[in-house]
Amino acid sequence: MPQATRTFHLTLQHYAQMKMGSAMIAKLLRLSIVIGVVTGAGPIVQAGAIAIIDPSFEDVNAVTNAGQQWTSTNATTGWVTGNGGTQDPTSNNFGGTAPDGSRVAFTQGKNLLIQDVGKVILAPQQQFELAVYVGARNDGTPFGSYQLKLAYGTTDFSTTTVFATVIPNQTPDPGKYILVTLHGLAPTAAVGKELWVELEGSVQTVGQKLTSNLWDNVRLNTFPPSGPNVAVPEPGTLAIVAFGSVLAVSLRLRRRR
Ligand SMILES: [Ca+2]
Repeated sequence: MPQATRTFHLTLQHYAQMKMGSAMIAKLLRLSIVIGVVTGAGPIVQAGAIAIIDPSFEDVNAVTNAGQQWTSTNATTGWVTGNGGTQDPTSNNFGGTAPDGSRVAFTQGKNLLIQDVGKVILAPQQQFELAVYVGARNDGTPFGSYQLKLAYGTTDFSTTTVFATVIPNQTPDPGKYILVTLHGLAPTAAVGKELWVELEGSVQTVGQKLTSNLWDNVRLNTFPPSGPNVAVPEPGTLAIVAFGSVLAVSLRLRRRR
């Protein structure tokens, strides 16, 4: 092959490589900008379960007497209540069989069962799903209306702000349990704060009788924010960037030869 033709050939090849490299670099820049915007918005929220301490109220250390319950001066690990405790629901015909494990929590009258689950709010509009079994006693004690709440604030519960509430209208039959859920979106002000789970018996008495609600198997899940202004890069996008970076480096090395 004549030298001139060979040189021309190489130039064309180089030109093609450069064109391909420029296009790839431009594409990489666009992808980098997209990912930069996303990562600049804060930590990426991964869907999954949030750990709750003793979610099924099986902590046997909370048992303080032969009646297999604890009172307002004792809280099972992780939980705080005003007037309530944990119990074996089969004892004294309190409430049938526990939905999970062998023990449940109870609240009496208008009272809360609460837990600080930590600083798990990472982004505005982060989604939370709280699920719990609520049950009724089987000994004539009235079941009271109830609420599930999510709140944010400090480790001092008295300073917290509720951002999601549900007042379920389902009432379990005596000795039975039903699964109820609450969905909430974290407000911007909640980011970085403690997240509190609240299970609430909302009425003190029905007729002349003190109410009692039973609780079991608390679960808390989170999901990334959704909406037109929030994007989360998919693994496929990251793979394209990684592949593109390798290709760009390869092209640059080849052009230097
Ligand atoms: Ca349980």
